Amino acid sequence: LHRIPHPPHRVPLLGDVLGVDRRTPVQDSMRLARRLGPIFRRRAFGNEFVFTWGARLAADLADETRFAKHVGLGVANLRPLAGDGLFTAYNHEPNWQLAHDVLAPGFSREAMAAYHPVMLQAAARLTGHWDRAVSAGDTVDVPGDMTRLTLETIAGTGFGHDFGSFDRDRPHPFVTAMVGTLRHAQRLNTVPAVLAPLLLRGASRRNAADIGLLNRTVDDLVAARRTAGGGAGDLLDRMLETPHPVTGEHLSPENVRRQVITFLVAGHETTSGALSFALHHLARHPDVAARARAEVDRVWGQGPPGYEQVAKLRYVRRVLDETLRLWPTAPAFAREAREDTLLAGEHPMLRGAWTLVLVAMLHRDPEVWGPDAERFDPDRFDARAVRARPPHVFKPFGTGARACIGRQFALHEATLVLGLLLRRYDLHADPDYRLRVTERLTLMPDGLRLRLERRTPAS
Ligand code: MNH
Repeated sequence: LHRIPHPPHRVPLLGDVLGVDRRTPVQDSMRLARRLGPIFRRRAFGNEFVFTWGARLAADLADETRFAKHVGLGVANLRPLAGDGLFTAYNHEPNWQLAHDVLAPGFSREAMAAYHPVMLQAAARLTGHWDRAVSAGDTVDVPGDMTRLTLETIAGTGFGHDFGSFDRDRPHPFVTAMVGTLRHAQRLNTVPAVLAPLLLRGASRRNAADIGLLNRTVDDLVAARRTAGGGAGDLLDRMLETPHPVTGEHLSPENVRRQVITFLVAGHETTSGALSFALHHLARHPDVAARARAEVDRVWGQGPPGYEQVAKLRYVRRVLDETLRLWPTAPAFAREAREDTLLAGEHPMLRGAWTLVLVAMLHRDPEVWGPDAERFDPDRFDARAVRARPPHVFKPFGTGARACIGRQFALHEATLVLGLLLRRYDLHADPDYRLRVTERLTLMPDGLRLRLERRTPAS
């Protein structure tokens, strides 16, 4: 450990707290990474965290025979909310494999094709809302509306539920409570565990109230489904009815509650951020937007796109990949050693030792992405460029057995929505806006508003 660099000025007891803003731990770590190199340490209150972002190191951490997901920091702090739900389950908890096997078919091609019309309905509510803003001469609240859209999409496709997000001026209480719990989980990393009950007393009370609201929302939703009988074979049906394909076991009611919360949160927050950053980049790069729009017009023409037409938007997909490269909305994940091992042949790790992979910096490693790594350029994801890169250097959805189960869902939804928006509107950035990124475990552009113009009223 002593060979791994750390910031020069350490405060006794507190550790590396100088120049640190508790609201932006990821962006602070990115700054440190640039100074300290591909692997570095940060100490906070007696705990030492090792951050890794060099491409060679991250590729070694992707070796599933020697490393596995580590449930720590922000993820562990979400356990009071999400328990042994898929995202927060420890590797050894039997409910992980059970729920994974029962729910994975909910993300198959056939399942996705069935979600497609529901995704179109949610998108139509967004464009209805934005058309009204255009008529009124108003700018639009991009992150707010992307959150409305993605919440309605996961609620509609997965749970047959309607939050009515577009009929409210303020975020749905579910969203406010969710953001509260995410921020709280992030804040818990910045105070010593023993002092947290004291320092965050008021915050903990509010957090308990937030968790209560989220639990009640979910319990009502599940009760409604039980009364109504089976749904359309959606995620909630799987959770409630589908036995494990081999053992025949069912998810317990308490575990169903954890999974519903997990999917409602994990299923919209990161996609909302990805869409918001993508729209920011498209508004700032009219050449890229024009090329993407031309592709949509050529491949889709007019009318609602079919399921198979979404994946044909190859360039729009590259815009999305490039967006997730620069601002991976899940900006880090943790890996632990399964046995004593040497990381990349040089850093000894004992069994159970872990490191945080700083994805946002892995995606900017100049050794892989070149000296212009900070520049937005979707052509980095054309097939030739991808083939020329080593594996395991692009990880917006994590890695291995615990990688994102909703990846195809998110990519389908986001590509569909970007296609629909590009076809319908010209995007105009506010020239005075400077990208500010707000952190609540996930990343989101803050205060992003765009001015829109309707292109072809017929589409
Ligand atoms: Mn998602 C795990 C990123 C969309 C449901 N997701 C992960 C992980 C990353 C991630 C990274 C792994 C975290 C870790 O190793 O600790 N997820 C994303 C991003 C998007 C996203 C960047 C959108 C863009 N995720 C979605 C959607 C859903 C979803 C949409 C559901 C519909 N994600 C999950 C679940 C897990 C997960 C569930 C946990 C999987 C597991 O551990 O088995």
